[in-house]
Amino acid sequence: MRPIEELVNHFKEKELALPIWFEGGAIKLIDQTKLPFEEEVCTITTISQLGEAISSMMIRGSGAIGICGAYGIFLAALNSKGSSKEVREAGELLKSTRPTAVNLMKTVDEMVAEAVGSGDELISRVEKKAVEILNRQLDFEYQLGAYGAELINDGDTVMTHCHSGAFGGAGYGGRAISVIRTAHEQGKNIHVYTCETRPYLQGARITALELKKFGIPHTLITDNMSGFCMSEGMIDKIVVGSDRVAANGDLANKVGTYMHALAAQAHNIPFYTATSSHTIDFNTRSGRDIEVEMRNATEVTTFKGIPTAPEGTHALYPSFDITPNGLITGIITEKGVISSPYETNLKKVIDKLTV
Ligand code: RUB
Repeated sequence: MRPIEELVNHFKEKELALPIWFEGGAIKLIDQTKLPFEEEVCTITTISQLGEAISSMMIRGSGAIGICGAYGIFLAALNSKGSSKEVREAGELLKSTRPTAVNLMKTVDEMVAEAVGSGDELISRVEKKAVEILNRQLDFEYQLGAYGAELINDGDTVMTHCHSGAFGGAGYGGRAISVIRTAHEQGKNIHVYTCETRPYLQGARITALELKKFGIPHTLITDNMSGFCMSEGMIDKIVVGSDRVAANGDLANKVGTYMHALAAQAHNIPFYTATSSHTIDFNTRSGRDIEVEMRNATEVTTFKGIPTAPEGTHALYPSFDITPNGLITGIITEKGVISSPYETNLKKVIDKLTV
């Protein structure tokens, strides 16, 4: 069996919720559009199928789509019998699927840089790199989970937005849920408020599913209830993931994050992002330089094909928003919790040459 195929058994022993793996010469992924009602496994045999799976949100979350970059480039190497030209073309296709999350771009670049030589030599170099990246992503989740859990006290209520969890990462808990899961496994009695996350409902469909799987008490709220909950003293801390953190600490995350951060500041509630050094992009100076993906507005005027607004209604769907650094209490990473001033502290803590 190839080393990349052995990973799945190794990972499954760890009670992970794997979003994607490699088996029988193909990529397997859980179709997240069907969660929580079905855990349907899809088989991906070409790069165009993988690109379509990312664009259509069958697989999503910044960590998980980064991992698609590792599996995808390995698949391209195998399918092309080790052609560096075809591997590079596959990389360009994958990078064009979703513009905001930086992990996909960075992982593809790391993988393509290994695609030198040709034939079996190229394939095995690329496979080795993919295995390294996949193990690294999982290690990040345990490490940032441990740092983040130190911030969570016994008895805390923690609010999160969208889904920053196992199915959106390497399988332990992605980013925000790694913090929450670690605190729970440490025996802390915590309660999570999960925002449903209109219009795609990642919070209701996927975060609530994972919290249920991991046995973590939780309450589902609609996004517009967060201000009420904060004003009533129901929320002690907020932990969200991020699709990209700029060099100055501004972060892009699922649309709605910014309004939660504003309300948190008004109520003096600590607001953290849990992320990894891989999501910090020193080439992006500030949030203004982050491209926010605009998705099809029919995702706002319909739900699963059922209209939710009068026919012809004009709608807008920015998929992410930018939370400025001044609203962020700390950035939880696998190297520790980083606080303001981010321009200097991010560079100090993160050795950018390693990511
Ligand atoms: C997912 C989303 C998540 C981030 C952060 O958006 O915004 O909050 O990816 O998660 P989408 P993480 O569902 O549109 O991909 O930091 O765990 O990757």
